[in-house]
Amino acid sequence: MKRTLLLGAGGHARAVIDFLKDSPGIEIVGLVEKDGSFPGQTVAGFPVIGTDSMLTDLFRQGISYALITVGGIGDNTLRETLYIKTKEIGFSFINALHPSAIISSTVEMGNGNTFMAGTIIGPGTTVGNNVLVNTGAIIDHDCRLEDHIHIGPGARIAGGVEIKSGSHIGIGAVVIQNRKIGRDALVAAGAVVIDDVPDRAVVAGVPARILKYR
Ligand code: JB3
Repeated sequence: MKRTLLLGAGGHARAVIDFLKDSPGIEIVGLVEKDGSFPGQTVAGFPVIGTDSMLTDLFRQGISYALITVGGIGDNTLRETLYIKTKEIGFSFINALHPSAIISSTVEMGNGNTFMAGTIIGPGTTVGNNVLVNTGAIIDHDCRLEDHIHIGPGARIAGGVEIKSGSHIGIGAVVIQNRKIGRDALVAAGAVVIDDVPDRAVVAGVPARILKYR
């Protein structure tokens, strides 16, 4: 049984617990909040047992698995920072796969990934670590997703798309085939990407245009 801590105790954590609590081989021990917050409350029936500064102690107590459950809409910096910090302490990461996620048997993935209800991942696609594919998003064949990416609910990524670390694809956005999305880029909700997106660019609209860099 993988005794697992969830980092972040908000709305996304509640959505993950909804299926993770029934996942074979995984025991949710509790949630951890940011420093300065007060443990004690529960989320979907599971206790908030501490804050980030207690992670080393919790690891020493024998909780050796973790999952980042901060959604962090639009900015994956916190998700990335928490993943790196937790990994350095020594935690391993589970992959949280909703039972309705359709993931090709040829998909290769790392750890710490979350595939919410109704997601579809096509053949030949590779997924790094700490990637969140939110409800109903589709990533078609032969895509390459690096680390700490968030694909928003209902986004559709065509075949052969490459997405670099830390990028966010907004709810309902579309990326046509074989395009490259740069590091820490932001594709706004509903955008239709027909050109490559540079590193740290914020793009929006149909077709998507660069608004600024961040
Ligand atoms: O749109 C959808 C389907 N989901 C959204 C998701 C992707 O993002 C959802 O609607 C939410 O708006 C948002 O969910 P998230 O990230 O859970 O947001 P929120 O409900 O604000 O909860 C974030 C939690 O993370 C809060 O409890 C924060 O206190 C906590 N948090 C913030 N910083 C942290 C830290 N937790 C830890 N452990 N460490 C931190 O540094």
